[in-house]
Amino acid sequence: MPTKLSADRLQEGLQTKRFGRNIFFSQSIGSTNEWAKKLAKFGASEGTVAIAKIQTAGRGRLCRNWISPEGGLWFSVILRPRISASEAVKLVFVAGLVVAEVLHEQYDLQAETKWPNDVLIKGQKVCGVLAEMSTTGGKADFVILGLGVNANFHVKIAFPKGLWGTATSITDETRKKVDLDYLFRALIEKLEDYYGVFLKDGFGAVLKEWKMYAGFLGRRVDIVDHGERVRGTASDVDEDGLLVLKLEDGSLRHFVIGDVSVLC
Ligand code: BT5
Repeated sequence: MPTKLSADRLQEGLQTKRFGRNIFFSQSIGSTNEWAKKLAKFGASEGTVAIAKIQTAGRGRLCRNWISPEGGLWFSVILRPRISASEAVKLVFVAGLVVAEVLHEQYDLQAETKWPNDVLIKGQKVCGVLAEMSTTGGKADFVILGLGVNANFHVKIAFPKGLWGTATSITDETRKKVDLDYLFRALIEKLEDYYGVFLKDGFGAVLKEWKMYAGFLGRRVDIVDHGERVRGTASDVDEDGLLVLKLEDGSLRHFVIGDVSVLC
């Protein structure tokens, strides 16, 4: 079984209508999100994918660094939904759900979704999602949905020490390497399906599925929100995609953006 990403095999037997029909492949690029943004500005159609073996300047949220060595799956999809910007931000949940479900179905991994943009295995991050968009007058012109999945490497070999306790990979969890082209196809096919659900049935339908994998719900969490650390129980994610935290005094507080770490 080939385990390296190969431009020739990415579309082999691909069962999608639009997603992944146009693929831009690079051996090494700064960030696939940046690349996809440029492609979108030049008019690339919905479902176009930018994918790279290595990212030299992979990005997380708030311009954080995303470590992207060879052996991972680093790709971005161009979306052109005709929806408001406030609706479009919820597309991160579509990607998280897709990754969690594929890891369950294909590799029997107990992957969990974590608000807002992570997929974890046993509390360690195996995937991060970065959704960025260009807007005009409150409407999304295009959305770039970037997915990073740690796959065929050991975190303790490929990552700096600071991430050893918080990150994991498919290989770390299964002791095996996977076929990256196959994993890409499984993800892009499911992404097209759930994106369709999102557009047709709305965010609520996606959220319902996403919550099935949300192991952090009902647990004590720590949130850093604009520099402030808040503790409470993660009681829900509401229909706007906000995290509902139950504080020690019983009151509820809603969070738009922040960092959640689950307490043991
Ligand atoms: C994310 O940000 O989790 C979004 C990551 C999105 C990456 C994809 S790869 C394809 C596309 N192109 C890009 O340039 N980006 C997207 P955030 O929640 O801010 O998490 C970032 C934090 O996770 C960092 O500050 C590190 O602590 C940690 N981290 C960095 N690299 C990691 C990795 N490969 N696996 C797990 N954790 C990582």
